Amino acid sequence: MDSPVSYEAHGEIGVIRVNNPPVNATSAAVRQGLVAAADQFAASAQKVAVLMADGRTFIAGADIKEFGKPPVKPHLPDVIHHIEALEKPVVCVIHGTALGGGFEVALGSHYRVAVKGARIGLPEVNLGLIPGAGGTQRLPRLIGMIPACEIFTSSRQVGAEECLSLGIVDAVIDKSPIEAGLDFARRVLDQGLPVRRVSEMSVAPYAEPDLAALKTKVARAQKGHVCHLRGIDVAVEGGELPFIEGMKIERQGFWDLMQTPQRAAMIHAFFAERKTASLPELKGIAPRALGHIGVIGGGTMGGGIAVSCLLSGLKVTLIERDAEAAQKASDGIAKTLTDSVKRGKLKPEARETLLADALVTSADYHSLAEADLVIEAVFETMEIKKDVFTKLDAVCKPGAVLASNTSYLDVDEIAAMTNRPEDVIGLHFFSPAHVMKLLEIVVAAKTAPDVVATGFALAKALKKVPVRAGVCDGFIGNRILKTYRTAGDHMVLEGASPFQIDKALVDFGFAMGPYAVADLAGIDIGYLTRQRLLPGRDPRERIGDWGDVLYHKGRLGRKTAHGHYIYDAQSPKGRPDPEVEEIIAAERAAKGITPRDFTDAEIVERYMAAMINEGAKVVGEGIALRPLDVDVTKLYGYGFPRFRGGPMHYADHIGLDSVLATINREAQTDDFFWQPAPLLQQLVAEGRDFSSLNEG
Ligand code: T1G
Repeated sequence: MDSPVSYEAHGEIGVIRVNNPPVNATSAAVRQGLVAAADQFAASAQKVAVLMADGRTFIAGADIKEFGKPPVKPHLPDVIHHIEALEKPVVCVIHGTALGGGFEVALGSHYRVAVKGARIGLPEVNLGLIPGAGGTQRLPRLIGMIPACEIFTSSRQVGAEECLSLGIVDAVIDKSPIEAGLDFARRVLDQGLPVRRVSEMSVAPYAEPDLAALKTKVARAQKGHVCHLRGIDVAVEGGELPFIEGMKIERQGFWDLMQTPQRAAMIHAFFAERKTASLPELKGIAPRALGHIGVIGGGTMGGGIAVSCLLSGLKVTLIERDAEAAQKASDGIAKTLTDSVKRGKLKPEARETLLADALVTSADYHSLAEADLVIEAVFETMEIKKDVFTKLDAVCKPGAVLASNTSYLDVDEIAAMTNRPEDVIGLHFFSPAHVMKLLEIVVAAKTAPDVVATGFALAKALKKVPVRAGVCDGFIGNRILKTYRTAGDHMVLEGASPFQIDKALVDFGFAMGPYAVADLAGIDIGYLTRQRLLPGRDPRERIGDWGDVLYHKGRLGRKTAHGHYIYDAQSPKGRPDPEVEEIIAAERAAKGITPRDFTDAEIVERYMAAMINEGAKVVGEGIALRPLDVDVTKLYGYGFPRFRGGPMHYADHIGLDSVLATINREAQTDDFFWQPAPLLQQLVAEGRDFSSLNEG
């Protein structure tokens, strides 16, 4: 088989070219090819070599698909050492994104050139790893310990100009990779520039307090992760030793992390989020046009959706009930765009153009006549949805996609309100809609395949992570949320403090616990949901009523500075309110419940068992296509800790049999709530796990 690495001569200049689509990952064949090409160059008459890649990007890292499998020689660190050891200069040309092992190849070269727009990065921490091919040893020697550690602990991508100012690259050239490479190679020849090995450089002195400050910042920002601080330790310890000894420290650190569950979880997340959009049902289905988006409702969700569309270059017509409300919505969008300018995400002049040319706000539904897709984001009652979709059915052009941002309601029932149910779909955004990456694409019974394809095309245009969901109350995310939230409420009724539950789950890795989330979302939201579900409630359901007490006391959470927590100048992030414990104690007494103590471990065990069990039901019923769709939903919409990979991946890690054992144990006291998912029972019986359902 042809090697993905070739060597060609251009007079005195040799060109080593990597061509391994889609991102030139350093697979075994690429590694072998690089060694062969380096040897060919060494033996040739060429005096300098250009190392470059074809396609849309330079090497974007080691081949992640090889991780966890038996390693194949040569290992990347040895390949890079081989290149660096050459006696003739090698100029590496970076275009697109030189990431991880790709950037490490560049660091092993003697000179580095970036073409305009190129970026470098060491994102291994996003995979639960650290750079494992010299990044932690060469980068500190090239640019200093602190900036190097900042780059590989932040996983940020560094632009070409900043690379030049940091001394990472020797030139930025606005030409094609081959031209830029040949240009710089000629400069090497003309100026007789020597081989320059980064490994022979030493780390410049740095201030210990700066390192301590960086460690503190990283520890706070990456709570629960093990790789970031390990990376800094490896760089510092190795930086004080001869390079070859430093590489041994890095190797040990890399292999230790390769064995961790965090690595497996984060690589699962990496591929899972890329799989949710690849659906067999969409093969060969072209999406409909998507230039002009209509949005109904200019509140928090409608405004956020409009901003997300505007920032992605789409034209937006937003409809509100009257001119005053339309103006208020326009002002809200303008304010959000101002924030984007402040955060450097948008240029001031671009903001002006968006507001002047791309956004229209109106109270007249007829201004939607030419819209390609309309997203309704009005109040969550069927009556209001009925009114909106009846109007949309009347004014929208044939072929327009009619979407609802409902987060619970029956999309089939909404579709049935129109004469074009095949054009109706659910597009469930998460607040704030211009920030949150998740988009639940809810496919109703009659939704046409090209309308589904249009939903996924919109997700791609908005740079969202899409997940296909079927129709049920709360779809994937909110349905599962209701279940594990109820499991939490049960533990509170039995004696656990809501504050202990929140702390146990934050220690587990969640950004926030369920009761702090309830305060953020609004106690009224929970109250209205309970009221909506009251008519169909089964008398065997155990419900906590303290939320209703808080609601009737006007304690709606952060927005009223009182919920489960008190929010004031003393504690802007909230402090537990002892009065809540009293309200709960009174409820227990009234229900004749003798409270008992809970360990944090039991809280996490029951909470996760409820989440996993409902996740298995959602997959079993086909609401979610695969367990990975549940994982991605929870990772991107509900703050599930990425280093645990999502609830279904976590279940595989702890063992489905132990999850089922927890459910069966709890069912002895409450067999109404704890009904094991048939899919979970089946997989345990067959000795399989959820990952076996993620294939294909
Ligand atoms: N290995 C294998 N496949 C990869 C890959 C990689 N490193 N990167 C991307 N792919 C696949 C991806 O699964 C998808 O496949 C296709 O390429 C396009 O990707 C020793 C140990 C480069 C910025 O972490 O961040 O080096 O779904 O959809 O949006 O120190 O991909 O089409 O079948 O994401 O344009 C470090 C990971 C590895 C970079 C392009 N490198 N990749 O984004 O396309 S660890 C990374 C990305 C390492 C060394 C260590 C992005 C991208 P499919 P895509 P994109």
